[in-house]
Amino acid sequence: MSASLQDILNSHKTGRPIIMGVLNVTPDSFSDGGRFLEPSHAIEAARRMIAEGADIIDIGAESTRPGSARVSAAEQTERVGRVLPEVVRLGALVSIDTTSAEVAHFALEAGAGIINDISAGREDAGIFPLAAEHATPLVLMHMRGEPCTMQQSPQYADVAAEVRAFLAEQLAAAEKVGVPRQYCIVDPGIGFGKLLEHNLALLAKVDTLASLGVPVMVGPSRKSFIAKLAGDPPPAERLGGTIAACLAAYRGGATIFRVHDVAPVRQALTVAQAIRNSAAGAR
Ligand code: HH2
Repeated sequence: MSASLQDILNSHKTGRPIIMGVLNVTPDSFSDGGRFLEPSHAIEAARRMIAEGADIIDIGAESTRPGSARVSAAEQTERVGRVLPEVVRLGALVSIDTTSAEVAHFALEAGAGIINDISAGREDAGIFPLAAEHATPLVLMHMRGEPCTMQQSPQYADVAAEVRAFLAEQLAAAEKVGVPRQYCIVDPGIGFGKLLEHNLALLAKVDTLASLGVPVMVGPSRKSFIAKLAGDPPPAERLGGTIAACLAAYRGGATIFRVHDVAPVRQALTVAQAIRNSAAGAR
């Protein structure tokens, strides 16, 4: 049974793991670029992820891999429009992965129920008012710099504390415009302006973010920090590392997991949840 919106927004209190399946309708995403640009392929992929236990399908039309080129709102809308209504018809809860209020607005009108903004409202000042007006849950993600430049020697004194401070600020900014705090989800932005050591520290210290009192989401899926640790496998062969990162984050209090490989991550988290429940019952 997939999770309701309320289940998702309460997941940090219940410990229920929520799976967000990635659907990139882009020609250039780092792991699945070009595979789902054809609408029928994208819809089939969504159908499969739902069958495998995805609670949310995250649709994005702009790659954010390091060095990627920007995509206009018109082009994003065009790509999203070919796929999103059909995915909504499958019964899925859809999130729109965009920094553009225009694209997010289009997606909400077409049936999306969550906005996933990797700029946490900094790129387009229209995002917070839009989320407030539509009472839409909003993912606020930390990113240092912009995708085209973000991996150029990022530096932090204390990465977890700095990411927490940024997210606390953006939570307050969103609240000020009328987005209720209980509609916000925070994300450390694994791979966005971070070196290997920063990604590892953030995954090890998810509890620092969980103390903000809203659900924590992580997106380590197939990312290059896994390749750096594990002999440089191609993206499709990074499942073991993806699962390890999700389990570590779950242990720290993250409950929402943005992944490409839904079935195995769902299975791993179901077992982790059962172990956690058994430990709680045994106390
Ligand atoms: N990662 C990517 C895109 N969107 N959103 C959130 N909230 N958290 C993430 O970690 C995150 C995200 C990048 O991954 P992917 O979509 O697979 O690749 P690309 O940006 O190349 O399309």
